[in-house]
Amino acid sequence: MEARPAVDDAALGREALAVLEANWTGSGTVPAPGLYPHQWSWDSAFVVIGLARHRPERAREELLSLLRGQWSTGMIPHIVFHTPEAYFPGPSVWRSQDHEHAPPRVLTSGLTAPPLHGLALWWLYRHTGDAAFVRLAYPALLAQHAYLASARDLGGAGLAAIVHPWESGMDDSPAWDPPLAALPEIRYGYRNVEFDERHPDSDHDRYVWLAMQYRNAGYSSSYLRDEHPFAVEDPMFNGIWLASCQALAELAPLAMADPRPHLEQAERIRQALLDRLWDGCFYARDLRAGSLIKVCTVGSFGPLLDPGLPGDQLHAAVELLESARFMGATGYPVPSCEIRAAQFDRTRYWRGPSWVNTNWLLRRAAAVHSLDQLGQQLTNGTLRLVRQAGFRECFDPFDGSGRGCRDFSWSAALTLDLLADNVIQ
Ligand code: 9WN
Repeated sequence: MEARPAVDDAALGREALAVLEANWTGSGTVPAPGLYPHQWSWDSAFVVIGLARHRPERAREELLSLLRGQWSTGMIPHIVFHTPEAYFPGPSVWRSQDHEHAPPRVLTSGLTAPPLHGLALWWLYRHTGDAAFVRLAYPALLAQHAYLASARDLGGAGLAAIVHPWESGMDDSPAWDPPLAALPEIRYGYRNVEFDERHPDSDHDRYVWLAMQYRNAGYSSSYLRDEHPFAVEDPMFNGIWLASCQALAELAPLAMADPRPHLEQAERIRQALLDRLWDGCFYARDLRAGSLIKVCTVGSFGPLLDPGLPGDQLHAAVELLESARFMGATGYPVPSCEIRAAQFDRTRYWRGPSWVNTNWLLRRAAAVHSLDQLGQQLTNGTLRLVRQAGFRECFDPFDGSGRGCRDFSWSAALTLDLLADNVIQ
């Protein structure tokens, strides 16, 4: 089924729900039929957010289903395999079942993904008032945050490092070009027929090689700290983590827990973002090269999710976002890379196209800072994209045409959320 673009909001909402219904496997929502036949971590968090007001019961099941894949280290894996459907790299590559910390009966990847789940749980609570569910899910998210603070603070300053481009959720972002280029030349031909023109072969080989290096080291934290060749502090990953820390601080009393450690963690992240990633814009830091990766991408705006972001950085970041380097020059919000960068490519994954999830995150950031006009612009532009092109995976930021998969779950889920807010306003 492919949802057709709808003209009125009620029809658009019904089509979005129909997409999510079709992508529900009985134990989780797949990002899209065919290409992504399992449960992906941050995709599920966006689905929880989108379903919070429409199908809260399903939203709860979605989160619990993902959490069944959580490792005893607290790590929430970026993919949880609930079905035998083929995907590469699948369970035979990750071999989670051989790892003492992986759950015994659920197969997963060995990497993590942006920790949006705290914010998603808060969103669900905000719209349902279901404190019992908060009490149920809170310990898992507490453990996730503890894992990030202990096993992933590879720079020692309070930020979590990603150890693979897949952990950013923005796989092909030009921000990962320099650390990927520093890896040895790899030509293993790890390739799946399902893999289309999204990634050049050489990039995909590097992705798989990197994942296997980590797996072969037994998914060990000391290996990550001392040897793993890819370690990057990403402003979007950490901006999302900070937002989830604040969300958990608000939820903690419902779970009879102390909110202060979450607020202290948020403060550490804020300070480290400013000290380590800010240089007129938030850039990713390559921990192995010891330098900032000087390309502005949509990930540069992750720290805007922080209500405590100081005014100077807030104003500079918003000015950049609205400028002709980003959404000021494209017909649609928000290109995934600065359009003047040499690496910008309106057709390639995360190197130019607009994505509904990053638009939603920036709209959330606008709400956090009471930037109503910016928020409305992001809402309108995003709704225009899905109305015209359907629930595609991503979109050409200049002409709004759809790219990648059709019937993409987070595009449908977040449309529901945007529509619900539009009605309220
Ligand atoms: C690798 C599922 C995922 C998203 C990511 C997106 C893409 C996978 C891929 O699809 O990543 O995990 O095959 O490229 O980049 O954000 O979670 O929708």
